[in-house]
Amino acid sequence: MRCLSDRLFVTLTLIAVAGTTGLSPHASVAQEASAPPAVPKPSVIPKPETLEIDTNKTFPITSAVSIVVPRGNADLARIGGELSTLLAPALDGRLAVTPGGTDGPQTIALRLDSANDTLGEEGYEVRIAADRASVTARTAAGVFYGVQTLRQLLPSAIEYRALRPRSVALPTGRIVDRPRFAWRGAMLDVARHFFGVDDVKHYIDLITLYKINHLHLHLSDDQGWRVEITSWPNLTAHGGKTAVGGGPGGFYTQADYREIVRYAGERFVTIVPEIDVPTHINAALASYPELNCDGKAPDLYTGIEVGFSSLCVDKEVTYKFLTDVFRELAGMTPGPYLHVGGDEVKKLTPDQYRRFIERVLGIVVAQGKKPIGWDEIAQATRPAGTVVQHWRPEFKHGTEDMTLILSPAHKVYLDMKYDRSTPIGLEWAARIEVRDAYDWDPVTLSGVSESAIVGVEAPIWSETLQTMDDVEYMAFPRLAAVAEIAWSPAPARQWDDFRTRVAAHGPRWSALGVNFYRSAQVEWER
Ligand code: NGO
Repeated sequence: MRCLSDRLFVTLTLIAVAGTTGLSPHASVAQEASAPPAVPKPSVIPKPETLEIDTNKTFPITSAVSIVVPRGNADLARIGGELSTLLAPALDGRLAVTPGGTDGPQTIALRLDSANDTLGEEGYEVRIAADRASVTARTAAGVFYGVQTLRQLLPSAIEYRALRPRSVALPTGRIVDRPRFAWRGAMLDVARHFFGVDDVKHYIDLITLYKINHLHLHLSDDQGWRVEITSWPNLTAHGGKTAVGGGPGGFYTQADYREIVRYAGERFVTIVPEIDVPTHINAALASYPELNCDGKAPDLYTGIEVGFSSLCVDKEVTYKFLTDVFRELAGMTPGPYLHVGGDEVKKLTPDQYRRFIERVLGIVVAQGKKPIGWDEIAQATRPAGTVVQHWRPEFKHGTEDMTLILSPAHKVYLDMKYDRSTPIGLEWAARIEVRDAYDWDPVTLSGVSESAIVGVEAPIWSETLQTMDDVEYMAFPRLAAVAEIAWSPAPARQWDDFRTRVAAHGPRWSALGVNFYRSAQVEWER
């Protein structure tokens, strides 16, 4: 039902937009009924640091425009190519991407300025005049983010892949922007229900529209082991076979995992793999009897209880297992981090837990990687560079120095229901409406200084989510809210303003086929 009404909504929106090109009498009637502005008012999310836009003066994008990139820069050529692909349906053909071309009239220039010392590693400047546009940044990542901003300045119907040609224009103006936090994260639990390579790529496409730059994959849990480890093949051969509710499960071969890493890398997303130990480990215990203290493998598990399984911390084979797993994972992960989990341990004494975590953190460091763990690992002594991921609403960091990622469950767990009527999701931490996900600040909530916070990450746990439709419904609009918390300067953020801007993203999500929650807190644009 939801799908059908989405399609109807997209169709109506497109008829209205197509009316501007005078495609058919039918279309012009629709246009007269509600004439859209030549360019929409800007509704960029995350909100840029500074934005001066004049929607009355525009730069019409026609097939005469070319995209100019520096010669010999593969990243910028690719980003230019993606912009050309985005515009192709509207222009009935691709804009030329010209390496080494000069920027002048009728160009969109993507440029690097390595000497720029105001934009930082990921900032960018967009300038749009009546006959040309440019995106300038110190790094290719910055150019990529500038292009995401350009994309959001274009009409949302641009996202609809099958549309016939119509007029497209950018508003003129200048945007200078850079992120508040270096870590803008999303997490996907592929263990409770498995999501294949194409699903993960699709999620990467959606999160990068909002300038998110880390994707944490929860690769193992009681219900499934989802990444091939060649030295312990039964982890996936047996431990990957099922999922919550007894479905077929699945896993990534090493080639699949590398493909995800490659795809993410091209979009400036760092993959952060998590192997959750010592608990949340039944799938591994079921695959290898020797990992159990009694030497007996339990059955595979398809329920949703937590905390009942544990590696045998007194057996040396446990540490051989962990070394092999983290070594193979480090070998396929170019990003600097490996996540060790460490949450919800009920079967070990505090002392056993601390000693175990200290050993695991050491194993990760020995692979040349920085460890991350859920906030329980704060009980252990941690090597320099370890990051603690705050998730429990009641977690207190104490007085100790600590580097934090903020994922407070009562604000950013996207598997929490929106309200009582949400048909999927959990509610142990809170019900989280869009405003709840938006209206909080990392420094105030954690009580630590800004410099101790690496960033913010929104996890999606998949106990009750089986399809990408489910994931999209829980992620949008809340992921856009979290992305803005992680990117935009705190004083610039106001709920009433966000509420208006996010309303314009409804038609964009519809055009992209995204199944989003039509929160009553937002007056959605049609
Ligand atoms: C908790 C738990 C996960 C659950 C999730 C559900 C953490 C870090 N451990 O978060 O196993 O899936 O809640 O919301």
